[in-house]
Amino acid sequence: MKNTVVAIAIMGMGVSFAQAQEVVKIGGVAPLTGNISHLGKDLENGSRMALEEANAQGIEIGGKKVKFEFIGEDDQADPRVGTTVAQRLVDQDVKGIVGHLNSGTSIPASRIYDQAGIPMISPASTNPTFTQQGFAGVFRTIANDIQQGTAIGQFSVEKLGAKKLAIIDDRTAYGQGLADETEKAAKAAGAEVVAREFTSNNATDFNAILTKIRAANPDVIFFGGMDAQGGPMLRQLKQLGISAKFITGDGGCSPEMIRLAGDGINENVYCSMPGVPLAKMPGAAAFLERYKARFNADVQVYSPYAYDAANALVKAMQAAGSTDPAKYTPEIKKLNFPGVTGTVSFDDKGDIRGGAVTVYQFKGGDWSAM
Ligand code: ABU
Repeated sequence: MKNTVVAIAIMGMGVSFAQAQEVVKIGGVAPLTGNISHLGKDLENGSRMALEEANAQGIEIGGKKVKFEFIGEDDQADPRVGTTVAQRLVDQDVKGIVGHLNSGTSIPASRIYDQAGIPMISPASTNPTFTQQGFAGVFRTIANDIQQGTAIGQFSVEKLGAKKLAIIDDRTAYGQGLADETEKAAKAAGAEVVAREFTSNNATDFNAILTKIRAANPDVIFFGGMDAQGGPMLRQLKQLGISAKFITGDGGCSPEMIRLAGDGINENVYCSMPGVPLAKMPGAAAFLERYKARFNADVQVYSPYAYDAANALVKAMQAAGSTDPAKYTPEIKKLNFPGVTGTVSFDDKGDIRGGAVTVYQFKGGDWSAM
C-alpha cells in the first residue's frame, strides 16, 4: 500500500514536470529528394544541430523550460510543393521556420508564413526579391544576389580578364536572377556578353548550348544554377574541348560539384560564396568538428547558415521572453550575435548586414578562398 502511494506520487511529479516544459515546434524546409537533396539535407542538419544544442543546454524562455522540436519538410525544390508544405507547417502551429533553400520556393512560401504571422529565416535563398516584399518576418542569413552578382561580374573582368563573357542560367529565380546581376556588373566593368543561353534545373545534357557557346569563343563562362547541373556541365565542357575559365555562384560551391565534375574540374574553375571563408570565423572549426561527429558527413554549403538561422530564432525568443511569433519577431530585427558564418544582424528588410562575398578557386582537390 505504501509503495503504491509513492509510485503515484512519483508519477504525479513526472506529469507536472512534463507540463512545465513547453514544446516549441520549429519547421525546417528544403529539398530532401531530387537532384539537390544533398544540399537540402545539409541545410536541415544545420538547423537540427542548433536546436539539439539548445535542448542540451536546457534553455529557458520567459522563466519556462522549453524543448525545441524540429519538423522537417521536403519541398522538392518545387514552388507548388513549397506552398503546400508551408501551409502544413502553419497548420502544425510551428513557431518559426528555417528555410526554404531555393529562392523559387522561399518567395511563394513567404506569403503563407506572413499571413500566419510566423517568421522565416532562409539560410540559402539569395534572390533579392525574397526580402523586398515588405514582409516583417522574412530574413536571411546569407548575402543576396545583387551583392554576389556584382562580385562575380567584377571578378570575372578584373581578375579573370574576361573580355568576352558567356552566360548560362537554369531559369530558376536564383539562377536567372544571379545571371542578370552578373551580366550587369560584367558589362559595367567593360566585358562583352557574347552568348546568353539557358537550361533547366533538371537538365543533364548541355551539349547543344555548349556547342553554341564554343562558337562564340568566350574567355570566361558564368553559370547561374546548382551543382547538380554545374558538375556535369564541366565534364561536357572538357569533352567539347572548351578551355574558357568557368565561374558559378554559391549553388555550385560544394564538395558535390567537385565530385560530379570528375576530371572536368581544374584550376580554371571558380565559385563564389556569400560571407567570409568559414575557416576565418572564430567558432567555425569547432562547428565543423561537431557537424562531422553528429552527421558523419562534411558540410556542403548551407548548414552553417542554417545553424545561425535556427540560433537566431532561439535568441530572439529568449530576448522576448516568449515563443509567441508576434512577440519575438521584432526581436529578430535587433539581434547582433557572433554566429559561425559571421555576425548575425539584419537590416530593415531582413537581409544580413555586411554581405561580404568570397571567390574560391578549385585548387589541390578542393575549393580554396582567394
Ligand atoms: N543561393 C543559391 C541556391 C538557393 C537559391 O535558390 O537561392
